[in-house]
Amino acid sequence: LDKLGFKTQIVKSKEVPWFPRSFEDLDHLDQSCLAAGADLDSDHPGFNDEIYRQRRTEIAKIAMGYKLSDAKVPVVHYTDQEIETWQTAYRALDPLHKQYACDEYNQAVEEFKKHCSFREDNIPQLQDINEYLIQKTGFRLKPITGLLSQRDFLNFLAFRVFASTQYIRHHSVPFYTPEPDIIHELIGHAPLFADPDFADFSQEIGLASLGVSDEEIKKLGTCYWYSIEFGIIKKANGEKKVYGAGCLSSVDEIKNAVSDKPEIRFFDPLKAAHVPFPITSLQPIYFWSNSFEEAKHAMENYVWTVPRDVSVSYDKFDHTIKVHQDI
Ligand code: NLE
Ligand code: FE2
Repeated sequence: LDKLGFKTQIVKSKEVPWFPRSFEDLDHLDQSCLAAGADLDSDHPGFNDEIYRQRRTEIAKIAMGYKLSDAKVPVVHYTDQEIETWQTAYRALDPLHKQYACDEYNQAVEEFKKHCSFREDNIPQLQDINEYLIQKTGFRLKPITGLLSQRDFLNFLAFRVFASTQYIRHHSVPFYTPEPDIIHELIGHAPLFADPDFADFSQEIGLASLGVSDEEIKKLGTCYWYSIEFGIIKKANGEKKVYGAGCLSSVDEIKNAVSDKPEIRFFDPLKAAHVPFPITSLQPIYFWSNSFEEAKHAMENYVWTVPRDVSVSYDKFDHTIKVHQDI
């Protein structure tokens, strides 16, 4: 009944795809995916390395059974070889970040160094990162047992949860890998989740992904790709600074992004959403914004255009999604 006592009728116009509404729902989503490493493609550098494959499966198992309500993310004890791979990438990336990463990233990394055992000779634990991020912006990393679908991955972001791998790339390819790995997650993604604007921006994409069609997921996933994964900030003096995690975690990608080889377009989500991208090679096209705030506003405007039959909001106190209208 409405305020005046009239009976209101709710008409369901379409089937709304299922979406998670709580941390418990996210935990269920993750448990349904395959163990990472069990199905590496034949052109993957680790395909013929039996020890590497076993290790991937072993690390995936460590995440199994972990729930977002648990006190601590389980520890992964990295081997010397794994730490060496981290160190090789870290040492090469550090000077490139100082030169080409956006200021927000470099500031956050300084904090990570102080508070999260973020060093060239140590692969931080997700727990170390979470303790800092949760109090800073309410963002957290959840170890996943395998790669999620694009829909599930984006849905996680609605809760300020980032689904993170914990294995490391094969030691033969420290400077570029097409897959996410712990170098990509911790050096690429994690620091910027400490920035309030960036955290909001990421959640915005996540909220927009709840209950929309497959076609809209694909478009949002593309916007995600061109911003959170490969986005660039152009300073007033024309200088390019990278903020996308795929650039920040890869020596080859960062050099490509700041060179004059690729095409750089202004980030308008309405247009970016339709631009196809390669996933196993350096990007031929990047998108730039003047600031995170601008990118966030652009995404907010885009979200208004996404057709869907529910309106949702996030309750940051109990980590649930409230559905406001079901038409
Ligand atoms: N190419 C990136 C890297 O080597 O760190 C990973 C990209 C994951 C989408
Ligand atoms: Fe990523």
